[in-house]
Amino acid sequence: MPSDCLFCRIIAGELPSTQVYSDDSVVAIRDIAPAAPSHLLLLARKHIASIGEIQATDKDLISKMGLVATELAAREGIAEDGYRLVLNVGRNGGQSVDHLHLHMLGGRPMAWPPG
Ligand code: DGP
Repeated sequence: MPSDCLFCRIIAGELPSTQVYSDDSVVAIRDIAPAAPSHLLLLARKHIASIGEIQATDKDLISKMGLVATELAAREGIAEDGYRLVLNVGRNGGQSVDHLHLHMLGGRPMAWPPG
């Protein structure tokens, strides 16, 4: 684990967060600056900089993140009305934390195209 990675430190419990889910490969927390009434971050426990860096051996992790998102959308009460899943990749993608994380946003209509 890179000692300077914010999300690795949150996963390790070295920094506080509002955790809503945890298993052996994924941890979900509430975003510190929510952009929607429900805004979760699904963090890979494994340090991978972004989905642009995954290997074939990470395919189970990626599908697991999708399954966890589906479960948490139901728990958050946003499954029926819909929600948005976002993977920001790199600077042009708007990624600010270089640790694989899936945004789940819901509770309001989303605009398209994104900014
Ligand atoms: P991205 O820009 O895609 O890399 O998303 C990073 C998100 O992480 C952004 O929405 C804000 C959130 N964030 C940054 N620092 C913290 C923190 O210390 N705690 C929590 N819960 N979220 C954070």
